[in-house]
Amino acid sequence: MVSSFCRRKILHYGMVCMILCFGFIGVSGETMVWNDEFSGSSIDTTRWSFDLGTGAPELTGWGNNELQYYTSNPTNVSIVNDKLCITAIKESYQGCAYTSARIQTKLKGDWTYGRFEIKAKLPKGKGIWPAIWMLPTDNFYGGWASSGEIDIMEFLGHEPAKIHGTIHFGGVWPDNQSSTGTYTLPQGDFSDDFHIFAIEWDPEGISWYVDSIRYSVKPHKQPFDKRFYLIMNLAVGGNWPGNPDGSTVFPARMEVDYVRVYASPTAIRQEYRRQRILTKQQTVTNYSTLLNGKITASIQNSKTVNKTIRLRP
Ligand SMILES: [Ca+2]
Repeated sequence: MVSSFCRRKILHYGMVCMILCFGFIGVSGETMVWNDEFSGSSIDTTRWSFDLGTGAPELTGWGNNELQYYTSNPTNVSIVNDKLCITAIKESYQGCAYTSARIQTKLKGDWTYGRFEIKAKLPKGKGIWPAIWMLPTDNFYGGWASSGEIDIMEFLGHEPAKIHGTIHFGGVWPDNQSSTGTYTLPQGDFSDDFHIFAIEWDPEGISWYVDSIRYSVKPHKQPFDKRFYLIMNLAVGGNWPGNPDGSTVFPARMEVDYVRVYASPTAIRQEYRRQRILTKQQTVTNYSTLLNGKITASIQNSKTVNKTIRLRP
């Protein structure tokens, strides 16, 4: 016979298991955890901060010899028709020949793993370099690039049908390493229309997508196991794209329809599977320990709780 105390404990334990399991079922699949649809009249500064200037004194041209001065002026960064507009302008400002903008979510939006989806239209032209990317919030493994960098999308304006997805890692510069995947549109270019740029990042690595087409997979676990924040900017010139020439059209505008962040389906699936295995193990344990007159409950969520309940005889 099982005592009433024992029944209460089993009932209590069963309810804990159900809450844990149904909790994970509830958030499996696509669960949006953060987004900006850019539907307000100005940049939402509870979500975004502005990076201003040239990167000086630590960096020259943001570390890439870029030519622009970043401002928060509405001429460089604004919302028009439900879209974020970052506009590079050819104008003399603070010793630079161009102005533009760079916004980021550090300590306002920081995530470890997830699906990051950005719908954007990109400006083409020699020396135009829009980027949507991520840097580590805490530099847990040390200075750039040992704590990592995830480039969701980079675009060189003189190759307008091509985009690049890259991770930077390895040692502190100049002992850093990188790995890039590239996708080329079968027709047209990325300035013609909006496209969806995405990564899926989970404990096993990172996959890059354009319009749901997966074009690159990098199975790197560290340093990509800490929190990162988002950055969007439109650079002018610099080491990678080279500088604008007479053919480059200004103003050049990157438009972003939305940024959406989803909890990682893979990470959730893994956690759900782990919970299910634990539950099955527990069922077996319950049965055998009932026979032995005790229950050992091991429930693992974010931490492991081991609890041994001795039953009354
Ligand atoms: Ca929008």
